[in-house]
Amino acid sequence: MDGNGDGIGDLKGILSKLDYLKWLGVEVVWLSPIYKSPNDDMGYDISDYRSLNPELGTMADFDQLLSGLHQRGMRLIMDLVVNHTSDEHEWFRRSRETRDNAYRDYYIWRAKPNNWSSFFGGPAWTLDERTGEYYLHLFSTKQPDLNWDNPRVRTEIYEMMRWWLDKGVDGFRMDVIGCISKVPGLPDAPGKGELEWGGPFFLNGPHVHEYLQDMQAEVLSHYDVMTVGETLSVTPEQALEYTGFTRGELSMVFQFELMGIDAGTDGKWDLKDWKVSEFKRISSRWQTELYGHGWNTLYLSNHDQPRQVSRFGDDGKYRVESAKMLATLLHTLQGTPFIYQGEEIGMTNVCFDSIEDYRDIETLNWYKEQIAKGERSVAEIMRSIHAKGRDNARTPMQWTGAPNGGFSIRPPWLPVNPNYRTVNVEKQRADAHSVLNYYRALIRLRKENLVLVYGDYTVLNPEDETTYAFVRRLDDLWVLTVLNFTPDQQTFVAAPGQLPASLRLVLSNYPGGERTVEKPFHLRPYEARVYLTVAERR
Ligand code: ISL
Ligand code: CA
Repeated sequence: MDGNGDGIGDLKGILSKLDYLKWLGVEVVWLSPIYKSPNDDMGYDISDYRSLNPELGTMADFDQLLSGLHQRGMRLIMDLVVNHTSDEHEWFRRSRETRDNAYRDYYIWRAKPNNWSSFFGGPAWTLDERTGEYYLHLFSTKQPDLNWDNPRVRTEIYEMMRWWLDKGVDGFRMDVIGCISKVPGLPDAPGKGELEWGGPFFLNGPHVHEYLQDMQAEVLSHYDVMTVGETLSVTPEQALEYTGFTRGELSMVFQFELMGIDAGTDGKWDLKDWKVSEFKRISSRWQTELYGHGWNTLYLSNHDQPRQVSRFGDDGKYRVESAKMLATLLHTLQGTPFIYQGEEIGMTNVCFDSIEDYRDIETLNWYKEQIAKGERSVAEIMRSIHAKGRDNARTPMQWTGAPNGGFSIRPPWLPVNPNYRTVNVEKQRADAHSVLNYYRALIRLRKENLVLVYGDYTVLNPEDETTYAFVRRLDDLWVLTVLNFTPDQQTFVAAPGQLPASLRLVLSNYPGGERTVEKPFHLRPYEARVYLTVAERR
């Protein structure tokens, strides 16, 4: 929400929406980076960890936001981006001056680059003319990687973290934290040269757990905080190394296995159909393997991913039904659900015709690279961008049917999705059957039923390609979720003994429907139902 009419969302704008968040039932707010930044990667390139991007507000605005959240019983977690800084950060400006200055080893410099490629295209190394050496950047050229093997870097980061925690923030979402430890010697990735992906050499590297345990001992354990690490391509076994209850590292991590379900062999832009059975296989694996040992995150959207209703549901005819169906999944699995702004009203992907309307560096770099290669038509390139571009999620929040979706009095930094007149908060608050009111009901349901928080998990129909049914149990409490993932009528039949007789329907995205557990279940397009043990609301 833009609070000062310059077309850019800001802290004052968020402050004006705290009552909305409270009404919805939100408990913790995670802000993407708000620090000083040249915005090469929308704030994920920080040039000063202790001051804010003036576009977003002042420190006084921040303090007001934090106390506004706390007064309402909500909490705030900040984005901790410490795998890299901006090249405009003081540390890097000094580091690049000479080969032997005190800041040189804050970053990773080599006389010769290896063959790793950057996540944002091109090589992961850039030659810095002044000292004639290359620096490592897993992301853009303006995001040099910090050298975590240097104890001074760790100490500086810990101090900075304490500075924010002493201000009263309630924890951190840790950006690409699984990338902080690189394999010694930085060997070439085997294979295709410059375009090779060095993942195995910097994902879950040799010292990552040691550094996180150190961070826990030095900083986090002294505060009442929650942490969530962004860990690219972790398996459940690896996730437990970060989050296991006895590990003393992170509260939870974001896994990416599900996000890879529609990516072909060439990566995210290589569009692939996905199967309901595969979705269930991944979801079930995480539910089962972490249960009792660590804590799951639950998410289907964020600022890097396309809109979930466009990706896993139907953003046309069944937008409302499928948005509610996915929400039901998100809130009845085990773990902490993360809702990304606008998801709660079923916001959809955008299809801007021209690349001029896009802002995201990953998208723009990929577009340029593809045009230069000349292997795909512009139409094909745009098809991938429409499906997977990060700006799908970044279009302004649709508050009302007023111009610019009520986000700003001015045309915003990124165009608003043209569907804002039909999809917006104002309209949905007034409609008892809206996606928004459904999210609110789900959040409440979760808070009122411990089985939704602590219950175990069993998938009932792993092989079926149309529906997803699972039960969760806590002592004698049961919850059954039945979801139709297709635009057609489907049936689900429980096997004998899979369900108790006493379950009652407590929430559904359609009026009517079987209220008790009957066999078979007849499901309408994208129908979702939640059943609970009778009279166990505790
Ligand atoms: O999964 C992705 C889509 O390709 C990536 O964007 C992935 O999420 C990303 O590479 C890691 O994400 C985080 O670090 C990046 C930043 O651009 C993302 O916004 C952030 O979430 C670099 O800081
Ligand atoms: Ca603004």
